[in-house]
Amino acid sequence: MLYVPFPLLQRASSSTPIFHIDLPRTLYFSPPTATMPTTPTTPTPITPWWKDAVVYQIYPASFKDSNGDGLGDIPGIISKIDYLKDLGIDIVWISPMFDSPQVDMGYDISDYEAVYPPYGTVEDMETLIRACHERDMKVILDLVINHTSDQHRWFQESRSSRDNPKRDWYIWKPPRYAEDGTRMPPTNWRSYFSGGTWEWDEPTGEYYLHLFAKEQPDLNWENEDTRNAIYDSAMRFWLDKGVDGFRVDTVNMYSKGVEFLDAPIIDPEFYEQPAWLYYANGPRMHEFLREMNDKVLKHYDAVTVGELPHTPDPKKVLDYVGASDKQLSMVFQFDIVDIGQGVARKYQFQPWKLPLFKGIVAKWQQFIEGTDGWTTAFCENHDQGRSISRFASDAPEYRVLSAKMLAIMMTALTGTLFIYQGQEIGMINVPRTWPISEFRDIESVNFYHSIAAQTNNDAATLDYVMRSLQILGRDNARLPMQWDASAHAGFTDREAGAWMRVHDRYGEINVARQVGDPESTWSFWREMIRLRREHGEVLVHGAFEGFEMENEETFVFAKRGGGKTVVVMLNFTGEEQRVEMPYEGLELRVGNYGDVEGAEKSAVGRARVLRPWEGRLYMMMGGH
Ligand code: ISL
Repeated sequence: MLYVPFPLLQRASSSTPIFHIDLPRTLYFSPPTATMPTTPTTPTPITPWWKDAVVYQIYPASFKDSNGDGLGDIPGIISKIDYLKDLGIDIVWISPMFDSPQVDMGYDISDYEAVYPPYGTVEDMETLIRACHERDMKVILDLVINHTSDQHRWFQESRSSRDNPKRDWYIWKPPRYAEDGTRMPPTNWRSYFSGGTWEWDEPTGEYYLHLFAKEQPDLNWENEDTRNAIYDSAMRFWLDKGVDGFRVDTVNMYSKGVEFLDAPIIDPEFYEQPAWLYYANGPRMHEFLREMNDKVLKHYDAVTVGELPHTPDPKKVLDYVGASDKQLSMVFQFDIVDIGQGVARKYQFQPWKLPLFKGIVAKWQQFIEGTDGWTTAFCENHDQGRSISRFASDAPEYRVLSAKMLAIMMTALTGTLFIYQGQEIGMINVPRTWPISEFRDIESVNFYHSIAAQTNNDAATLDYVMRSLQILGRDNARLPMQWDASAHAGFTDREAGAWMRVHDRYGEINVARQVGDPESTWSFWREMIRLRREHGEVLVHGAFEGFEMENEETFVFAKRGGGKTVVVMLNFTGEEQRVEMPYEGLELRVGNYGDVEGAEKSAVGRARVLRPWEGRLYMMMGGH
């Protein structure tokens, strides 16, 4: 293995930029190419505005604190809009900023029409929407309508008595009784945040359903009044203020069906069992989404990206995203972010091999080919560990290479591209040494304590839980954004620091250090976004082809579209790897080692040698 220490590689790279792109930025539309007919024989459908867009997700609590209370806020976001514009972002997605008791970081909404006061006001949101629109950027919000907070006035009314007119707005069921007379919940379903999905309400003598925390009761979508209230309060209220669409939370769980059956036992150590088979993709799901479109979305040309867990079958995914059916614009299919999760228990990390990852990428690239569906390219969000730590290497000597290698992959994939805050500077997971007391997420903390109770604090089991949380835990994505090397990573002025501990390595990994540096991860992402825009017809819209899909070390794929061919070669190991160039006549355009001219010197015929964590993008004008 040829080992070149990373600092040397940095110095060795040429001082001339490796990109030679100086085209005007054309937002949303792919530029025409030489091979496209100038007078098409069939009318060319107009590409919707959101397909070529690059979306940036903001997690309000952790993005930027403007008032020194240790928590991010909307004025903080507004202060960074130019930063996002400069990066090349087209759409800003704001995770929930609605009023909420914050049991689940705002995914428990107590009032859709108000802003959580520590984040700001509705007027601040109007300013933010205006600030984005003035810069030709769009804004989408999170639409969390599977459940509300138990503090929402709808639920307060619903639980007030069995004959309250809103009783049926949530899902209430009578108890079951065991043979010995013990009161039992209606089913054995496990909630996402540990324990069961049913909470007993003593005053009215029934259970209510909550797939997530007990403070997040599920709305009853079977009731038309409930649906209409959701459309008004959660959707029209914000669309009328100018938001351009929604990321739709847990989009496949609204129709629970009518049968509430016990789930099969796959985790015998617990009474409660995973039960998504019974509540995901229920019988009226598509009917509800068509109605939502018909009554609301189509009147605003709004974009939707649905969060679609538990749906591995491409045919089923297509049922949601076929353009002619008018349900959702696109979805986040979960296979890529589920990699490494345990089957019966999410935080039981399972080692995995590269062919699994490659197969998943290929599957969700190709499933729309020949259809009118659309896909997304993403590998991070607020519920996931950081991609460098999960899929590549966050070791100091490989971290930057890994970040750039993944940036090459992501920006070359077909679909709308989503970047999560901090991904553009290569933020990484929490160190292995952080104890559970540093974690804040209800899912992680509850899971840890449920296993502690169930194993009587068994040290080895809990160590494995901590290892799993360090790789997969949602808090990894929720650390304060690392703006600079000053105290608390420049996230907050509060003397006591941020609401959550900042990463130990913020001194090395921060925005201020990277923005002016042409060799930085941030500059690399920015240039890759520009390249993606310049060659949208192949990078955003092209057909995907994978090679040597069983190879466990490298990932080689091609994209073809608009008369252009691209080949991407990625080394997912810390050692040199030999790969084959599948096509001839391509030119190296981008490499994460920065030495585009030198990199091809070692090429022999079709053989290429990739250095540790090397990524390359080759291009040829003219297809095969
Ligand atoms: O967490 C999962 C599996 O363990 C997913 O299947 C889960 O359904 C999905 O991630 C839901 O997430 C969304 O809704 C939650 C919220 O906590 C998350 O932050 C949000 O992304 C409840 O609203």
